[in-house]
Amino acid sequence: MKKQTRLILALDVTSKARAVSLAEQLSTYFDAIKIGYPLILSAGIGIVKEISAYSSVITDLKIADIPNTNHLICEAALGAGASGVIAHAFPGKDSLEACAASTAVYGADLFVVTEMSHPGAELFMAPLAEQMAHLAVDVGAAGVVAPATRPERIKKIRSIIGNKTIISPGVGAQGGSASKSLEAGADYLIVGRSVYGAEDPVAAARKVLSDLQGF
Ligand code: OMP
Repeated sequence: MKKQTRLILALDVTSKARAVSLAEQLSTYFDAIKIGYPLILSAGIGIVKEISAYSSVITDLKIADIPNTNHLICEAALGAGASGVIAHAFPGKDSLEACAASTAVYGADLFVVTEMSHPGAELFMAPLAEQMAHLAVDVGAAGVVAPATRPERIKKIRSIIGNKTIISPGVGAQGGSASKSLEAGADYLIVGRSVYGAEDPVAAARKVLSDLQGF
């Protein structure tokens, strides 16, 4: 994934036509576009290839199954043209290793979720997030997903994963601060609703970018 704007667009729309139009208008402002269940279930897996015409695509299927099923999910996403996948750590090392093996074959990036950005993540995920970050390192993941809503947690996770990549959701609609997340150690910010849900998505993307000047 290139590192120019340090922004990843979360394209969580459910209309294929709108998704393609937004990708076309917005791709210059983002280093990658992340698509997940809302769009893939609505438009079909072929949408990965269509969006790839404008940008690198990370498929956010939050893969969380036994190793064989994880392998099959990775094959489907990577075979469709994704350059990265997001997987959960909690199913354990063998499950994550299956994702790491698949991404290695395709030269793609594996991102492992540590602690999610919403309040509910404090119940089960936060207490285990540091172990999940260690597991991401152990399996050779490209990076982790860590919460922009809790910059102090980004800092902690950075201290565990060294120079691996941190992609960080929660800026904007979830209340996280772009500058605080970058200061804490995030490499990329994932931004969704505050851009694609804006009346003028291009203006909203430019605004997020201008807020990042100096980083
Ligand atoms: P907005 O809240 O609309 O900016 O979108 C955030 C995006 O990041 C959505 O696609 C979420 O599914 C995703 N996300 C989180 O919000 N929190 C997490 O902890 C992890 C993710 C993710 O893995 O991308």
